[in-house]
Amino acid sequence: MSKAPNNFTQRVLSGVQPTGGLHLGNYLGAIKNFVPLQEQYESLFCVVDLHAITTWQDPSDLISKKCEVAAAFIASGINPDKSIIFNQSQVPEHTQLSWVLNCVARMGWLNRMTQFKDKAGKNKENVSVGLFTYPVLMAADILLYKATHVPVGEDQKQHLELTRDIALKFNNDFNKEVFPLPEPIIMKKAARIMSLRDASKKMSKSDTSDFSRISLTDSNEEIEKKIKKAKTDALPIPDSNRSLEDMPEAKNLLTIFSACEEEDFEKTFDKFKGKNFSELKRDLTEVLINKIGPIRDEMKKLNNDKKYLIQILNRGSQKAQKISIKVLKEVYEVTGLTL
Ligand code: AQP
Repeated sequence: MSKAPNNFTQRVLSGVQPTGGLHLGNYLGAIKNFVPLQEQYESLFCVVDLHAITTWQDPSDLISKKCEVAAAFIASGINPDKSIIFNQSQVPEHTQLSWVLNCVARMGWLNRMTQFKDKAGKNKENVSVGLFTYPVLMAADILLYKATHVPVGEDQKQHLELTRDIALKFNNDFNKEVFPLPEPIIMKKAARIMSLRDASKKMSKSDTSDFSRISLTDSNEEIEKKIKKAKTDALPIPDSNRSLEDMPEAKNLLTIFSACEEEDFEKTFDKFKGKNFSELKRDLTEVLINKIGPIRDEMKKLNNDKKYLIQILNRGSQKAQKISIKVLKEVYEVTGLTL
């Protein structure tokens, strides 16, 4: 693998939480865009269960949810022989580095994190401390591998900025360039997919309505039913892009279409402008079935062999640990923690 400036290996790291029910947003906004990165970078893709437990997770479900994320990675085209697919909690160096970085990060920095504010909402006093320090664990995930690049969607940009601030302060405090300042890979083709029931909210695993999302495990019939029920206007799709700004539901369906077809939004819009929603919904259903169908079938096959998925995660975790042990040792040395 080639070297980044300052001799750091060009390395990518990203993670997905095993919070169950992966959906079209996770695929189009993240997983699909990881696939080409493995050709260019040494790549690590992590099932981040320690992040997942910042909100309540049923212990009896967690293994199968972790397997589901691994299955989604592989079914979407991430090659476990080329990339490291691993499980965060099986590499204890994540939590060890996280504590050290907790002592570097400043309260004021964390207080500014908008995702915490969104997720905690009015319930700020009652959410877990882990939810508050989540971005520091994320910084540890990245810096533990000296990752030089991190693919980020809009919602993760602020956390990556924080990671850079922590890395810079650590390097300055201990007077050694231990960590690279990771660069964002802005995934231009990554679409932000909104709820099918309310396009002001993102499509999410935790939405109580199953009709708000297309799950990666949905049957063709379920996809058809959900698109049919997706919220739209009585009016046809407008002729001008400007009018579309006032029609977030229409914009969302067109965005999904263009992301699945990997075509520019403008091209998709040209195809459907002035037409009735029924036409868009009919064509979108077909496109989604073609896109999601093969991934769903492959995920189903993989999910039937949990032993294989656990083996992939364990093997990947061992490979990841080979890198992480060395970095943590360096951190312990510069911070004076080594005996
Ligand atoms: N609606 C979305 N559109 C585009 N990208 C999305 N991602 C999530 N939702 C959308 C991206 O998927 C990756 C993995 O997400 P995650 O599971 O780690 O956490 P999340 O962002 O909190 O996802 P959810 O589905 O909304 O889960 P819950 O409901 O459990 O909080 C990330 O790169 C994310 O940007």
